[in-house]
Amino acid sequence: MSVKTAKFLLSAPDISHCPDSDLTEICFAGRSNVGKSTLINALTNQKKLAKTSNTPGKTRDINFFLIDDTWHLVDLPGYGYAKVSKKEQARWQKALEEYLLNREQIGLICVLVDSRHEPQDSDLDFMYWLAMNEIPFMVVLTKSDKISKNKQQSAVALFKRELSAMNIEAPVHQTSSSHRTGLDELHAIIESFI
Ligand SMILES: Nc1nc2c(ncn2[C@@H]2O[C@H](COP(=O)(O)OP(=O)(O)O)[C@@H](O)[C@H]2O)c(=O)[nH]1
Ligand SMILES: [Mg+2]
Repeated sequence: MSVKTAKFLLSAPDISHCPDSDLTEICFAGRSNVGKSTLINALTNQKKLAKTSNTPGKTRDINFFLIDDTWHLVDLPGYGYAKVSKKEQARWQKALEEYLLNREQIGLICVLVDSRHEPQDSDLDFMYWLAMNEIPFMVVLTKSDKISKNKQQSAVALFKRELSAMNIEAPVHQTSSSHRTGLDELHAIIESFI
């Protein structure tokens, strides 16, 4: 079953501005340009729900969307390549950590990584930090249409190995927004966390 309805709710600069609601929040995080906005649009069957943009690292707010009147999809700002000052980056980092550590509504963090690239330290560090803080997450590999079936399988295996080396268990799932592959399965995994 796919998403039926999706609508933008609000943008929050920090945890104090998050919605006053008990709905489970499923968050999407990842480095700039990983395909986060495109995946959110594909998953929700919308063209412009999340803005795809060519200026990476611009959105610094936590964006909330109401999905099927039953859960909140949360678009977290992309990390890496942020074209903002160190001071602004520090302020934002703090706001994100505060949200992730204290927001009880969080059900799952989908950490997006580009299937074409080797696991990056910034992604693995973030996953380790989530695991240490007992925040549930899964790895969502993006843009699988850009690599062969063989490489897709080895990308999944590589992430599973990296995680088990850190003693972490988390789902690793392959998607392509362009080819709409893996989206129903992703939705099913998300629903199991709601
Ligand atoms: N081939 C392919 N390209 C994609 C896919 N998802 C996103 N892209 C492209 O990757 C670039 C960054 O996408 P965007 O969603 O804006 O990334 P964000 O910065 O993580 O939100 C854009 O040029 C997209 O068209 C995909 O599944 N397959
Ligand atoms: Mg984006």
